[in-house]
Amino acid sequence: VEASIPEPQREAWKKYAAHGFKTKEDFEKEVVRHVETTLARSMFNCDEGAAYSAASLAFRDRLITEWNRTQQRQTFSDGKRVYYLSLEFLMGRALDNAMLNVGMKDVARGGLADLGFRIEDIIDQEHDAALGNGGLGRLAACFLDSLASLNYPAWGYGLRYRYGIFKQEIVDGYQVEVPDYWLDFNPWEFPRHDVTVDIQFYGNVRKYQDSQGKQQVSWEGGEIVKAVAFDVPIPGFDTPATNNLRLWSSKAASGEFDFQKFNSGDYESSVADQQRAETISAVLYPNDNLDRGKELRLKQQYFWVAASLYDIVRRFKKSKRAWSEFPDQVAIQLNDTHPTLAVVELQRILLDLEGLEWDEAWSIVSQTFGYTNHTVLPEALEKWSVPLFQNLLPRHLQIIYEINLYFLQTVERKFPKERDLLARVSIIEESQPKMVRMAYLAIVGSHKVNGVAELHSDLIKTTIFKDFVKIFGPDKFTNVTNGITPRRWLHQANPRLSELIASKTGGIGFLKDLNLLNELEKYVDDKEFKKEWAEIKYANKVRLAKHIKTTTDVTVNPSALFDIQVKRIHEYKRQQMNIFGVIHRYLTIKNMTPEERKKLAPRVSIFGGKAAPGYWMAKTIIHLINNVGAVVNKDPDVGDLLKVIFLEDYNVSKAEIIIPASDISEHISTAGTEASGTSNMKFVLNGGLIIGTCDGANIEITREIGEDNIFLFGNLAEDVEDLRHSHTYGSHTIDSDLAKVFEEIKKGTFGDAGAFSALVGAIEDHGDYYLVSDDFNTYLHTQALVDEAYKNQDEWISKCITSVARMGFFSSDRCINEYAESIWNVEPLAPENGDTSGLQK
Ligand code: OAK
Repeated sequence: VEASIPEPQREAWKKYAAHGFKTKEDFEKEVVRHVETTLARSMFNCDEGAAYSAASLAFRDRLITEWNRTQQRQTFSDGKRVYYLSLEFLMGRALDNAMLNVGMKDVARGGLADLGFRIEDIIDQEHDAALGNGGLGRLAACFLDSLASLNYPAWGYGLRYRYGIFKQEIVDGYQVEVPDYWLDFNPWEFPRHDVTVDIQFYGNVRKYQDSQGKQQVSWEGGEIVKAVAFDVPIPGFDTPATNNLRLWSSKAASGEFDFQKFNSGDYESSVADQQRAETISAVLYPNDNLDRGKELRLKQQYFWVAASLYDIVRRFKKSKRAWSEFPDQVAIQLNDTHPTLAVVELQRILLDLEGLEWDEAWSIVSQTFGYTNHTVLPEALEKWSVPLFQNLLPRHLQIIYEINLYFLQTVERKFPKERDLLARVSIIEESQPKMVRMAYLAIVGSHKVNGVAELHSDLIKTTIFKDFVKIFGPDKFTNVTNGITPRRWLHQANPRLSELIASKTGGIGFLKDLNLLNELEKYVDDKEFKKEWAEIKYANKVRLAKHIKTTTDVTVNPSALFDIQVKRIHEYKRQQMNIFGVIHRYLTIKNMTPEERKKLAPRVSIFGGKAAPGYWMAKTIIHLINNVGAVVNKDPDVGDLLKVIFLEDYNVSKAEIIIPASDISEHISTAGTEASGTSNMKFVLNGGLIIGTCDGANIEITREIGEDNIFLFGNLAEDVEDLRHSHTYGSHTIDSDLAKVFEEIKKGTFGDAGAFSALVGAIEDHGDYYLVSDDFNTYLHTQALVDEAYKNQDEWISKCITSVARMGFFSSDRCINEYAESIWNVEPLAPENGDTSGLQK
């Protein structure tokens, strides 16, 4: 309140309040000003990098004025806010997105042209914000876009990693990781050096009686690290609403140096202390769907969660409401179990710092949180060793034990005869050492638990969380099928298709109400429309072919069928099955007569994706793909009939080039392992068909677009357990076509066979856990159906149009509205009429 300007002086403020540019001339003026003052350059010294910086700063200035108004509006309205806690936000580039969301891309294009630049070159200067691994992180980014676009009062909270996901280079066919230092110049963040929180680690817990004789607990000693807030504005599409993503950066608490050590001559160790503090937010752990239980990761989690909760509680306390109203003001969503410590931290704040009784505090806590599960893979379910926990967060461990005690007591009362149940559902696993099961803690501490696609939500209820459904009843468990933002994944990535759709659906309204795509069904047989559709797909393939040429030096024919699998490399996603299929195709071509070859549909098999640095099998898959490419791409017998490409460093900005160029994309996980998948939705929305298994959101995509428009194959989730059992205890024979592929690998056709023996061995000798051999035959068969279908271009295009027309369900707007209604109980806060400052459409 003290920082607020007194009434008489506010007139001057209002008079000079910042407004974003509105015209092309204003924009140019802003760009030149930033080049000449902020960047201290001139027209004689302005390269594309400087132009990017200045254009971004001009947009940033615009966003931050709207950001301020949005935050003021939300504070005055005093309603409920959503807080989305995610350890990953895979944002990609911001400039193009900001230009499109505020409706100023054409203005910027003209302005930049006047100043001597092509807008595409300027957009291309930006380094991706890659603070995530894959699906979970990109989903968080799509959610932020939808939350802002739908005017929900919502904040994201995350960590400001100095190094995002590594950059992948391919050297001699092997993946090499290069650090991603992305903060050299980042115009999209606002450092808030005044918004800091001291975060405590280690130390001891002391119990004592206060002067009224009440039992008190205090967590004392240990070390303190400072959290500094960095705010990233999140513009909504076609609304002035601009939300906030707050990222925390770690810093030594005692200023620059520990002066005592410094003065006593221990300069090195005082610098080392500072570096140790900064290490907390230094690097994103590069594992997707895998938990490694490292202490630094637990430190990251607590650091981020404690800073975020302090911030949320501080905001709530300003309203001077009773604590019992906390859940009416605050909804916190846990993006997987990574932020689960928030449950414990809020209980600690209410109990130890605010003096509430246990039951009252716990009731507030458990009404506040919702938990989203993103995987059933056992190796991804987080567990922390109790001794590690005890050392780092002694008070939190005590609280967890108490939560567990009360929880197990209610279970015992409800199911007195079920002896094993208590051990099964205990938050503490009685292993050596004991472990804290974070998913169980998240379930007990939340009022709703959701999966991310129908099959996945059913699976968690019947497998990993079965006992909890029995304890809490089925209503606590729900499904919210994932979605994607059509702004980035259609309008931004595929501007020509977006324009064509707009011309037939009455403008760009479909970008806010994706069900309007339905209108396209009318044009399924419209010759002119189909021609334009095909031209756009071809142009997108030409664009990708150019990218392939510049990055790999391989020439691909844009008329060939582009078959794409881009996602993190993981055995469960089965890129190995894809490359074995490619080898099979290669062998088939080699055995064909020239006449037979003429009848074959030419294909380009495109792969992309990162392997976790410690995931040896995934790296072997990358190696095999590259070696197969090296052989196939130079084989004169093959020519254009088959090319095999591995695209280096798959990330969000490359996805925007790759996805619009696909004819078919592969989503071929072992049934029951891919929770949802979201790139499947992106590919279909861009007019590509998919080949996939009955897994994750593929099932709902099929329901929406119709089974004639998707190439499904493979065993079902319900059969997986029995198949695995039969591999181990029955006789396991390898599919005959797959056996031929293995023979060829063993012959050394694709380089030293020894390099791939583990990959082959996992299937031949070690139980084929991911059922590659079981599904291989129907996979090849279905790929042959794809070849056939592609020959009839007219029908193929009809399928694509029909599919796009039926994709409305997969907008992340639908998804966010479902969360808002069934989990968060929040309403949008629309800007007042006329409060659309500067928005041009
Ligand atoms: C990452 C780390 C730990 C646990 C899960 C993940 C993850 O990325 N899961 C993915 O989440 C996506 C968004 O819900 C889903 O579409 C993917 O199927 C799932 O693997």
